Amino acid sequence: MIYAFLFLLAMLTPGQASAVDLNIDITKLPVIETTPTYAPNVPPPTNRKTPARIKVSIETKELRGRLADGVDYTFWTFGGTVPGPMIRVRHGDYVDFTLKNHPSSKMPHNIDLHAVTGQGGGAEGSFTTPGHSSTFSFRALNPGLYVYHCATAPVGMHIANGMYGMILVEPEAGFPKVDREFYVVQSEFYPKGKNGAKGLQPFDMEKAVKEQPEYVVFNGAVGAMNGDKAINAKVGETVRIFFGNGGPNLVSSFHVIGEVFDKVYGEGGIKVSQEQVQTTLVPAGGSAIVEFKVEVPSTLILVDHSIFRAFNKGALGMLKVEGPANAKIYTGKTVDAIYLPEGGAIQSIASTAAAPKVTNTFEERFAAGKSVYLNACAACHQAGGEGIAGAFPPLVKSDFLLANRTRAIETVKKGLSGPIKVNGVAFDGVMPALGLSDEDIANVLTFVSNSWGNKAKMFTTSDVKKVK
Ligand code: HEC
Ligand SMILES: [Cu+2]
Repeated sequence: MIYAFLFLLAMLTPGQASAVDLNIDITKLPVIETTPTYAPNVPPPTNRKTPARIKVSIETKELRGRLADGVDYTFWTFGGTVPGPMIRVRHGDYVDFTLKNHPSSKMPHNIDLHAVTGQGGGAEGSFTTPGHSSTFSFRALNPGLYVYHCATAPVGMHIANGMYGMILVEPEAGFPKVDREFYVVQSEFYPKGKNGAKGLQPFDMEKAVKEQPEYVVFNGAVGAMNGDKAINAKVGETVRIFFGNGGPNLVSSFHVIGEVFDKVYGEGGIKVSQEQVQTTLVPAGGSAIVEFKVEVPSTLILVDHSIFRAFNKGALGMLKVEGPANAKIYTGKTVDAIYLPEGGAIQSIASTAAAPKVTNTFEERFAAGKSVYLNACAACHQAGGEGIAGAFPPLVKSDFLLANRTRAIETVKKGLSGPIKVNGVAFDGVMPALGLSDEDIANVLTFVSNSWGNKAKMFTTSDVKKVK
């Protein structure tokens, strides 16, 4: 059935003229060993005018690694990383591909490169049991940016565990020169434990079938492109991102906060399909190439604009741009004033914090409270509890917090507004009631009153219940 359908599809699609000369003697081609690169690094342009015979070798390996802080996962990998290494060849190259499956693997693996014309995209020719290696060859008939992934049954599970990466087949003329190129791959993870649940998490088939990931990430883990792992550029430089979506399920709405894509090579093809783009759609098992010039210093935020994925599930990366400011393009904040509309009463916002149901010991409350804090409080009080001067009071060494337990519970339970003093500094803002459960409140107060040098007795659920 499926094959008949695919065949029909092939018949209906206008044939693509291939410029590749199949008559050249491949034994006479220069042989080049490629060095694939690990994300976010991109192999250098081939800078070739003629085809070559390329040797690529990748090892599959199953290994335990970090998925998020405190959360480990047994990744199945190409090359020991998620995503697997990026391969760069040129249109018309003849590629000898070797897949080695490490002896410690528990599973057979193979590779389906979307750039390959042939049975299973190479899956059939590369099926490899642990402790073996396989080689097959293919001609890079079509230029573009292609996903590769493992296609061993159960295929979804091999992909969900981390087995994907990208191969770039450069058009014959190459791509226009840019100052920086980066390799970014989005994907989802389906561990048994809820988002934030600590320890080694096994794969959850049911969540994967329901397409309900706990994590959506760039380059294999929450925070893989944040802080000191951010990618970098300088004001005035041009940037190209080779963006892939390993899936296994979700479509990405790829967006960079604080920039506009000058050019998008839609769906990872070789033509600029659109200019001046805010968000580009990248299907599971698909790609896009985006280019932009960075004009002012800032931290650009890469996201999947299905935005809860970015801020709650991990699909967030950073591109730090350094250089001189330019007020002709962007001034930064020029006015900072208090705005309190009349009747600005305490509002209520629903909580998204998820905490384990039963928590008893101090350690358990502290750990659960940390995730409540990051979900429900950190946006205002900041990740380190330092607050923001003039707006959100600090929780670090806060005399307001530590002096009166009942008042602390009331603050989180009912919200707080009106003038207060924290360590002698006046604040007059509005903290909304967050709609947290008594248990979450006990946990988060245990966390904040014992973090950043604070010290206090544990808060229990019955302490919180008593405050009406
Ligand atoms: C929307 C922003 C916002 C969120 C979210 C928020 N707060 Fe507050 N918080 C404030 C503001 C503003 C004040 C000061 C209110 C005032 O001036 O009366 C405050 C005051 C406090 C205080 C008392 C002052 C101090 O610094 O000790 C505590 C304790 C506190 N918040 C804890 C929390 C905790 C715990 C959470 C998460 C469960 C949280 N807040 C979530 C804005 C927020
Ligand atoms: Cu596999």
